[in-house]
Amino acid sequence: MLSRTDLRGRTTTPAQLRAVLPRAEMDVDAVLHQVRPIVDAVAARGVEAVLEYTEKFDGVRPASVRVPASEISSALSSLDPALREALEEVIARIRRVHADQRRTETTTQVVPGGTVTEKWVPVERVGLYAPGGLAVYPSTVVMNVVPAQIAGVESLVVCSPPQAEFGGLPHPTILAAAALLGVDEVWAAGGAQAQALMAHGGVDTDGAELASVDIVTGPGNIYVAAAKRVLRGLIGIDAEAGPTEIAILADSSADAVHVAADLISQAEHDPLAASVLVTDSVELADAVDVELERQIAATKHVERIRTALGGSQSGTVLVSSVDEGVRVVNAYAAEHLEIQTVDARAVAARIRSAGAIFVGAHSPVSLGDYCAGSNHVLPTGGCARHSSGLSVQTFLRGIHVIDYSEDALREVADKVVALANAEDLPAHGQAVTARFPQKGGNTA
Ligand code: HSO
Ligand code: ZN
Repeated sequence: MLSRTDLRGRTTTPAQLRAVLPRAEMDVDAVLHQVRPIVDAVAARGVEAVLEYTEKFDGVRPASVRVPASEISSALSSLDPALREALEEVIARIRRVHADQRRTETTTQVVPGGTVTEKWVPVERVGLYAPGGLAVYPSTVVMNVVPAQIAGVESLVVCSPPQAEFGGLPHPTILAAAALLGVDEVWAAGGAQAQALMAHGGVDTDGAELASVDIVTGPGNIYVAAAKRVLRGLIGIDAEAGPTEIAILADSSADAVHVAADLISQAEHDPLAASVLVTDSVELADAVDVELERQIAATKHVERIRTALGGSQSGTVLVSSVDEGVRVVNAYAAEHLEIQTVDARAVAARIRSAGAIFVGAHSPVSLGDYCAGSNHVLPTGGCARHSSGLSVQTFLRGIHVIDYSEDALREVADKVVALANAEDLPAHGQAVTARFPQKGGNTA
């Protein structure tokens, strides 16, 4: 079922490993020429352009882009009680974990009379995206909204594509999740046009103002990623999310039934999803292949899963030991990494690069997708080498506050002057010595 790459005894440098490991390609540049005109049109013509693209791409034209408050509350009243209970549990657990991510202000006394304080200030207004299409995930609304709220963001909007079958409103479970979180501003827009609307703002059909945001977060397809690339700088972005990925590092102690189920679970998202098994056990690899065939036949989204598992982005990587496997998965930097080995905790402690690490037999990725308390908006495409998943920190800015007394400044003035002169920036030195005429400063 899965293609095999045999790296036994052949693991090389991380860069060389990355070149041979299976990975989803996402050529964002290739769609920029389609996305730029959308972003430009929304910048120039606002909601009118958004509605044109919505009609074209979503096949529906909502009466207004902003979802009426009554629709948000009625979506909650009609929510299935069991789903409501599950969402409330997700919200409670996500809040518990993210509350611990709050940053405290620190003040460092650098020298007597000289302090640097780092204060943490929430972003003023944020735009959170919950996709539609193949993916309608109320859980993603929670993963975006809770960290922003805990960071102290005062103004936030959720954007989600309008659905023709729901009369041009976003999916009702998305609206219900927003209601449970106390979010009252939801816009019915998707794709690149939604990112552009959040970045540029606009005036709705009824004259209501949609204020522009400072940062957008949340997953989406390649057009969403391309729009974020175009808009980055004007606004902040969390990441250019690519197709979801799972890597499993497993040895002969792993249960092939569980490994196969977990590989399938993420393949279910998208034909482009990547499921990678890294193992030192050929027997396990064989057993997983058999299990995949057996389990896929019994799943709902057979085609999608077959395409994802059969694609070049998925596969089994054979290594000669768990040690070698650790090198491989560290180089790969998967969005999700499961460790299913003997002494899984010790192995997990050696992982340096992954969006999230799932330890042992009872921590499947699906748990983290919903109910672990961890965030499921995570870096894909190897970006876990340099980036983290969504967190409270995403919505905070650390600002240094510098406060020096006259004496503390005088004490270090010569050094500032020496450095300024070395960099051929004498006016920098002057700005200090101007305060101390006896040191030769120009006070004029
Ligand atoms: N595994 C996805 C998140 C998700 N799963 C949402 C189910 N719903 C990307 O981390
Ligand atoms: Zn998932």
